Amino acid sequence: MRPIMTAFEKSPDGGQGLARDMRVRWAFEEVGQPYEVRLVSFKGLKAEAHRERNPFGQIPTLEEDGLVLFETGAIVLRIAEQHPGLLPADPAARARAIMWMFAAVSTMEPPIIEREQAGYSDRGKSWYSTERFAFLEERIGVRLGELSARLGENDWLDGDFSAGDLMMVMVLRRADARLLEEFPNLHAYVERGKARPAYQRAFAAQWRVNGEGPVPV
Ligand code: GTB
Repeated sequence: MRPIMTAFEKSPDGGQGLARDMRVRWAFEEVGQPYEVRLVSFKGLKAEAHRERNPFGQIPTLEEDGLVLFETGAIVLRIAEQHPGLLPADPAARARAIMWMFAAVSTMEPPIIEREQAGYSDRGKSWYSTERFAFLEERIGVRLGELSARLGENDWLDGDFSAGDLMMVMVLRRADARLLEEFPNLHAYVERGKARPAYQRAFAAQWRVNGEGPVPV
């Protein structure tokens, strides 16, 4: 039986591939595992049937042979452990690839998401301030600078492309383009990820659900 993932019935991003189902789709495509998608409406996310899959009422989730997982880090790690292609065989290199997955979601992602949310949900509220917004951007800039210094001229974060790069590229895609462009090697890193055939298949699959017209090139 094919694994089943959940995704938005209609993503608010209109097919830009910014919702987190894209991480899972990309992982499946990298390892060549066919999958099925259960599309969930915003109302359906908060219904009991979906909360049994994810107590937080969010996408994506994974169901496979009775196993139910939520959290993209856990789902991508599961896919990477089941199939060759996303984690190195050498135990130390494997541990470092997993470390980069954590770095993506627990060090890089929080300030990026905080700034994004401050941009749309805090604006107009009494606590919104342009100073805080600038401060959040500064914090992202610090992290991007540190990551940029570590990546240097390398194609990927630690040797060959891994699940760590998959997660990091997707997290960096959520950063404001203006902030990312200050670091040309990170911008090129994201473009390298997006150029992978597996990424493009994943992007096209979510576009067929969320976008309109031909898949943008
Ligand atoms: N930590 C969890 C994970 O990594 O799996 C976070 C999952 C999560 O935030 N899911 C979001 C969700 O289900 C979708 S991706 N939100 C609905 C809810 O909480 O009620 C976040 C997202 C949504 C929309 C856009 N967009 O339109 O650009 C981008 C990202």
